[in-house]
Amino acid sequence: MTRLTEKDVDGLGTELIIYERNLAEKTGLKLGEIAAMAGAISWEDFQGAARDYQVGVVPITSGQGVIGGFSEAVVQIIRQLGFKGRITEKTDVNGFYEGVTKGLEIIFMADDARFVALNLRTGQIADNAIATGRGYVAALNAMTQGFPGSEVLVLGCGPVGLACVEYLLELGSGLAVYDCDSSKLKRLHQGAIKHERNLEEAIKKYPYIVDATPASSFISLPEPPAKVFVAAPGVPMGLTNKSYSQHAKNVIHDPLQIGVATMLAMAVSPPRIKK
Ligand code: 2YJ
Repeated sequence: MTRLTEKDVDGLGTELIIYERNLAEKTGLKLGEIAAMAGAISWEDFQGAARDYQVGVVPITSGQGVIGGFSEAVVQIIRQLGFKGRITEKTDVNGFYEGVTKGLEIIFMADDARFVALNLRTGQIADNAIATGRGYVAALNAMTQGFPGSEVLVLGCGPVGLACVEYLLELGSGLAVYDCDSSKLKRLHQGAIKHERNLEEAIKKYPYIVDATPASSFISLPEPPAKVFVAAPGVPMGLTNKSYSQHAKNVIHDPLQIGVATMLAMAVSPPRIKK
């Protein structure tokens, strides 16, 4: 999984209003509405949780250490959704202890391998990779009004890509997958899911694409007037600069916002009944 950098999150907190406006122009929805959909919680219940929960972020110094601006960006997204959010003064386990003893009920924390939100009231834990996959599929679904006329192509079968696949199946959408390591496709049941083995050919065929890879600048989309809708959770962006500028109105890409918002929705959503 890509490690975010200071540059990825620089200015993110102060630009959230512009971000929301762009997202609404593309999807017709607010960030919180997309998150609620992906987190399987009603918009009313999500707003109720926002009034009710104390949320915090614990900076984590292990591995490659704190990323300047990361905790600040996460807390700004939490506040943008109407929740009360703060950053603990202490870091790591000491910060976790501070948060719990001072009344935090949802705690966000990330090291180099995993980024989670833990709901201490219910014991629910939301993982960023799963939340990001679900959030981007919800955004693409809204942007295209339900993927009419074609399957969705998911590029990359890592944790984010697999979460996209699972949610697309839940939504009843047809889908196809591609991974540069074709052995990863074997895990996915071929009946319901098409396996694509040639990237260039696949990109020409599908008008709805999720780029869940960590690779940069490898996707050249068909040129306009072809209409292609892309959800690009991967950091860095997989589209070439040219393709991005040609299709920008139909591309959703951010470093953190949809993933963090969906983590919060998943952390407060009613527990699912396991069948
Ligand atoms: O607390 C801090 O500032 C750091 N320990 C944050 C580390 C952030 N972690 C990552 O960037 C991981 N690769 C997971 C991020 C998932 C984003 N999609």
